Amino acid sequence: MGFKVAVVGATGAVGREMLKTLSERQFPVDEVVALASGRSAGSQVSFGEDKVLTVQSLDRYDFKGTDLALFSPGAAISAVHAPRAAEAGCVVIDNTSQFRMDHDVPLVVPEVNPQALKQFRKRRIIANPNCSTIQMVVALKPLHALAKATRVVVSTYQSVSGAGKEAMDELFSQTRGIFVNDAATPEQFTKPIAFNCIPHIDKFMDDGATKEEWKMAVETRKILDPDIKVFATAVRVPVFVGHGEAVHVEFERPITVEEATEALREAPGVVVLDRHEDGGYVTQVECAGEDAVYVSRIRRDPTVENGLAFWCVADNLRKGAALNAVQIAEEMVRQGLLMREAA
Ligand code: 11C
Repeated sequence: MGFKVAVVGATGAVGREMLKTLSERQFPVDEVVALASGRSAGSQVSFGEDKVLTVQSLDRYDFKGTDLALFSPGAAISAVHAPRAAEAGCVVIDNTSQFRMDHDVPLVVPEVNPQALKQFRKRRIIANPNCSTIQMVVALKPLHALAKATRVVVSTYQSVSGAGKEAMDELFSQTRGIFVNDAATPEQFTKPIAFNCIPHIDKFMDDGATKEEWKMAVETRKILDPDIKVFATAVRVPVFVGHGEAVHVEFERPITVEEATEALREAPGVVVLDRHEDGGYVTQVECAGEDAVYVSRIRRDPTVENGLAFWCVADNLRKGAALNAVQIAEEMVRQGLLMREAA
């Protein structure tokens, strides 16, 4: 017997990817319900090869009898509807930033801290981390186990799909506009994104960091180790799908490139492709549609004690969002935490 699963925000880029991932991984479902704002109600989304779901209104949906809900509708909507679903007996995996730092809500990447899932009972909500955090902690985990990372400096190269479908459309229309001499004014971004890079993701905080940079620091500490110092610079780049990150790590003890490479090769969710030659690394375009976090350019950083640097890329809509959420659900089934008890 399978589960009754709801996908909230089903018409968005991540919601569609959640439906696709549930189907591809053959998550045991008896029924899948697509939910979105009243505006999208009545529209259709596909599930699997041959099923079409008619989107229902989230506002009117009664979660009683729904076992699991994957939420990706925006933080303000999750703030209202995720607790409502949880109170009706549903287990919620929320992809927004709304509950990530809530003490009673586990923030989980299955390859990194599956043990944290047990704490879900208090609120029946599990938070899915930010996409740029997920791929970094998947790569950091085996290195941290080897030599204890103490400080991380990371620069991100984040695709426009992280900002949603309209942002992807803006990159497309601005790029086209440059070729046909029809310049469009930026709407989704503060500056032109076509043929440009913008060092600004999410809102500015009091200390001059952006919220995206803050999230990478606090989420990494919550998931991996509360003592790790993280300093991030988050940059939007004109790529449709896939985030890249240049990660510089300082460790408590020396770690060789060979040791690090070996540990990364063994790590779940990681693929190492690191030939020191032209093209011997993975780029964003190549990781789109893939599940793994790809690690390349592993090097000693001689400018600090026990320093190591690497480059990693992952599909931000898959491992950075939908896939991680479905993997959380799979892990909950494995740990006996998700049962058909809501019906
Ligand atoms: C971006 N990382 O690329 C963001 C998208 O907190 O879930 C995801 C925001 C979040 O713009």
